[in-house]
Amino acid sequence: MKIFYSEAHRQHNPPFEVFDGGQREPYFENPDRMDKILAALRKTDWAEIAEPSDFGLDPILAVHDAGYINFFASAWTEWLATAPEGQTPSDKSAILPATFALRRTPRIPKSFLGRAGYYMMDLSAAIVEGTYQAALASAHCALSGAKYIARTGRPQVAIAHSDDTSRRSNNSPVAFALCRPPGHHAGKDYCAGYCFINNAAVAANWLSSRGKVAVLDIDYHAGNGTQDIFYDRADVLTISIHGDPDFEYPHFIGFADETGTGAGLGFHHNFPLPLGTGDAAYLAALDKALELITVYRPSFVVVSAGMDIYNGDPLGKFKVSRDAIREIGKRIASLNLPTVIVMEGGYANAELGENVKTLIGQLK
Ligand code: SP5
Ligand code: ZN
Repeated sequence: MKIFYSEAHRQHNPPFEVFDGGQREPYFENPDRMDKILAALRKTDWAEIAEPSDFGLDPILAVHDAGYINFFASAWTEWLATAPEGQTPSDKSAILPATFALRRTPRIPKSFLGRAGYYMMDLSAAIVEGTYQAALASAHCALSGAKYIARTGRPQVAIAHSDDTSRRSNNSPVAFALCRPPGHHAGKDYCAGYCFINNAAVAANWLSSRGKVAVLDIDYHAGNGTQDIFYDRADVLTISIHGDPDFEYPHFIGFADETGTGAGLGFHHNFPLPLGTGDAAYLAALDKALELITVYRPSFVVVSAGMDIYNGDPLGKFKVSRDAIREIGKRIASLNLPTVIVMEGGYANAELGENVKTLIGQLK
């Protein structure tokens, strides 16, 4: 299996994040995650790890607001030059504003900290010196995966016998984008939840000029950024299965009655699940999601793959076993469609390598 990965992520290693109540915690979304995944994949005889190609900024700006990307590109330099409220801050080790925007008006503040609060949505997307370069390389991994499945894809021909969908074809191309930082919480003009550029959305949008795309988000947290980005579009179906925002981050989005708007009405689906969701309930929701994808008949599938659904994840409250993760992989494979799997979250580092290998191994 073709796997796109860049070492550039190591430049993004924030010293801490801030949890509710103001408590500083070591940054859960850390480079060690990639080391655990790489170690597991390198033990296989099927993982073909390759550098991403450079796609430049255009496919990123096709999804994200230019003002946001400009802010992100110069944020570190501006932060070093900015002393909050006339003081010299003692700790400039990570950009974390303390006031966030209410988007009642489109007014974007002039000051650096004002813009930081405007473009950053929470205290778990800390920007450090290398974050921008790391996030660009991460998006390029997703784009490389998209290009791989587009280029090696069969021409999309009408199926002669429409009931003949039970067999997995041998030549639907699959790629794995081993992205870090992750992307699915980043919206058009904001970063949030460890995410800066929405890798899966950038890949899906790139693919959408070549055929209809379905994005299936199995990360434990609602894919709010992806939902926002495609909410008014019918050419990209978006589906997210996640912890109910009634109790879980991102709290304000990801509810079942959010189904799209305008031309996109009916092309977004959320499956919020309760605390402690186990294998059977999870797989039942997955089957409903896969049925929606089958009915939609996309040319391409993008999977936002977070392994924080795993039982024992420090940030997740589901009880999904590794056997169920294998089953998730099998059922996604049974779609028989060109698929790019994009890495999102997953913080049980000791188990993360095996979990990722188990999931993607079903699509090889
Ligand atoms: C990509 C991804 O999985 N992002 C998740 C970001 C979650 N950030 C909010 C964390 C809230 C932590 N709540 C405290 C639980 C600690 N036991
Ligand atoms: Zn997550």
